[in-house]
Amino acid sequence: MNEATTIQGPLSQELLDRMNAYLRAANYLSVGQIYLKDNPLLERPLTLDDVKPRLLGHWGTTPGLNFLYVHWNRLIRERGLSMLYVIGPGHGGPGLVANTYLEGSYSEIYPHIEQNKDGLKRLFRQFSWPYGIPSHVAPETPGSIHEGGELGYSLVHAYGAAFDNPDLIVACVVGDGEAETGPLATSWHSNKFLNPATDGAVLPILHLNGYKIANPTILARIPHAELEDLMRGYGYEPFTLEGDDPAVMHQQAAALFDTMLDRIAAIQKAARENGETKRPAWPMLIMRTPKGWTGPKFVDGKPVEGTWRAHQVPLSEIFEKPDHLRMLEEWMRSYKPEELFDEKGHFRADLAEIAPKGRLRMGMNPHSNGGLLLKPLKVPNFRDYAVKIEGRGQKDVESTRVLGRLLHAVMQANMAEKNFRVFGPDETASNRLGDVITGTGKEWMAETLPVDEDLSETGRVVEVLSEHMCQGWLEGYLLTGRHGFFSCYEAFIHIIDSMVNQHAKWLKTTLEIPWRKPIASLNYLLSSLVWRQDHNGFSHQDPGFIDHLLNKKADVVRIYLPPDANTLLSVADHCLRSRHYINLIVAGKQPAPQWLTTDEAVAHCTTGLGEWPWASNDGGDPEVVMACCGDVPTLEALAAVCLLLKRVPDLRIRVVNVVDIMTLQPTSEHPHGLPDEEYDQIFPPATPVVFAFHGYPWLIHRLTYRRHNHDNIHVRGYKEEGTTTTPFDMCVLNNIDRFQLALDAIHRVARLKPLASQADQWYSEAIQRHKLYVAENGDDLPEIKNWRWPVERAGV
Ligand SMILES: Cc1ncc(C[n+]2csc(CCOP(=O)(O)OP(=O)(O)O)c2C)c(N)n1
Ligand SMILES: [Mg+2]
Repeated sequence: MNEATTIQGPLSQELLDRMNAYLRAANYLSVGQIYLKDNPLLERPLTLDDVKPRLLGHWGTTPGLNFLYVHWNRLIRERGLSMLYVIGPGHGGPGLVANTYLEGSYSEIYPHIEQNKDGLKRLFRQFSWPYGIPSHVAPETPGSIHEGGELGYSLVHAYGAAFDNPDLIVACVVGDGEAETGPLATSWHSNKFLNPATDGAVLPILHLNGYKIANPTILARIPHAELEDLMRGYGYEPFTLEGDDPAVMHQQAAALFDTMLDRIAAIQKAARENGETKRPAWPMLIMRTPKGWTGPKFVDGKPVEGTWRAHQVPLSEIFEKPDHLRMLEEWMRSYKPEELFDEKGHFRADLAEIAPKGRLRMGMNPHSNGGLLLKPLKVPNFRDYAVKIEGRGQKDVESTRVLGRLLHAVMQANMAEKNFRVFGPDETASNRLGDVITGTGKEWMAETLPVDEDLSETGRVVEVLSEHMCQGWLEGYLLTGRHGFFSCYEAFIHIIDSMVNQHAKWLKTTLEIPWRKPIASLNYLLSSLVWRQDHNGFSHQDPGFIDHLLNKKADVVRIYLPPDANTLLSVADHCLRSRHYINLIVAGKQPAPQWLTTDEAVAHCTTGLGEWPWASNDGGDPEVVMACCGDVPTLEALAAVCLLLKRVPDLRIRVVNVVDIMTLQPTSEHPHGLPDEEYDQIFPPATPVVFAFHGYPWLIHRLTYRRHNHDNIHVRGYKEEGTTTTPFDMCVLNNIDRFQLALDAIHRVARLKPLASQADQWYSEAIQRHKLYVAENGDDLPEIKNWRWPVERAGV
């Protein structure tokens, strides 16, 4: 340790000693949380009674995180920085809890965790304890926007947080194991989208502790020069900190961090004051330190510190092996708690001094509790963008193009605030949202060529062919108090299934944490839908994201399938204003008939489902309900109504359209669920329902199985039949076509039984005619392709 005095650097010996003591305190509290339920200051020899019965936590990554925390503290104080600390290996939870405790944030947020012996005891006990706190950097952890339980998203979250936050520095630890994940591997490229003039900075730290749970990491086992080249190849300027004696490394680290922060300051100054527009090589750190640093070196004759064995709980057989208890005590005493805390358990004042004050503490940085900073999004009146309905179904419009105009208006209205971005995996224009790009451009800091269009260093539409990055950036952006929108092809949104799981967990948990303020909703538009993959075929057909989201807590998930442009506008307006949800909007981009006026659309979206009186003739007493959800199913259901009335002119048909599928569930399952009495009025219990659904048909059964008339519901939807074929043939392949729906109705209305066999015949002929025509002509029959809702019933 005395070696430290011989190393020159920015730290005075006195500050270095205090920083090292601070680090010892953080490490001590981290170990204490993992192991102890009593005797927090080791005032008496440790006994088994002091030790938790279940030892749950991760030591390995924690000391490295703690080392960095004390250094960020110094830099924040000296430079007045606003800093977020994003932890990739979120299993290092004890370290973040320890540090936010030492800086005082923890006790301010959780007053029962006092700054004294009792508080320490509670701090230790609550960790990984039933109904206590989770072992990860959880939503409960002050200063966190990132859980890290599922590895891979730290860097992309960090960049999302830094966008449009020019004064923020986001230090981001990437686990060397985490770095092997797909999302993380692509995240390095985020630096091509970060503008030093208008965005904050991200300081990536590759935590090269060499190991994962049970294996070495790739990046630790390639030559160092190759690793540095890799980072250079990603466009960074790599710095390396390597060693295993913390006391020595403080000085080196401080010198390095000063240099790196000077680099960041210089990059920002050049961009902000001198108008430099070249993409800079941002600094990043490779930190090569032992896993389980300062922990037990050997256990039962096997090396632990500096190996994968340090990943979780290095001494796990405390109750079986007496020497493990002794080793634990030795380990904890090696941090010299008596020098760190006074006899009452107060952290020593001269050490506590190292931490910044107030909102500059990382546990208190307002950006980490984005709801605090959230300003309402300005959403211009969507009625100004509505489609004028002059005859229902008489004119085709690309619904998402209409939405693009509204999004453009939203973008422009919030230009001054710079708190709205649109993300997409190279599909914004393809999904017909191109208008949103006008006037802002697409963010791009890499090279441009004359052939490029709309690329801009200050673009607010962000496109990269990585759904992971779009999702992660948007999450980081939302979690730090801004608004956003993500449009994606329907089939490929599944790539981020797992990420949305984690975000949903975050939303659910934070609902129960009073100090966490609600954030803006995560809004998805899925387009390029299953039914219209004319040129892409089967690979592009999967409506299952709806099913996936439906598993999430009702409190945080909303799913909408607007059947036309005006309903899409109404839904989008609602979603953009909402808080703390995951909103899924599924809407087609192909030219399609338009059904509802703006007023009707608003009323329809407000109830979420309802009868379309203009399409019904049931006089309040239907013989069959033709239900539909999604734009193509709606078209087919309406065409089926016409076919039915042609064959049975006095058939009493009710058309019901569903925009918000959560309304189908009972109220007990979802807040949008329609009360049973109202549901029964729309779907009378004894009346057959033929339901044409956009997605997998069983989902509708799942939603309605507790409803009175469930036995009468007959659902048609996508049943995984697809290829490169005509739009109508896709419907035929999946039996959701108008002929099938009409036939289903005939088979289910009791009085039409006599017509059944004749109808079967009629159906076969129709389908045969269709098949032959398609095979011969490569297109749908004119009467199908050009079908229109009857003019005489199209009045508005
Ligand atoms: C996506 C994902 N896959 C697997 C795991 C299980 N897991 C938890 S920790 C870990 C090893 C992490 O290693 P590293 O990123 O190097 O972290 P550290 O060494 O700092 O603990 C693994 C595989 C996970 N949490 N997330
Ligand atoms: Mg590791």
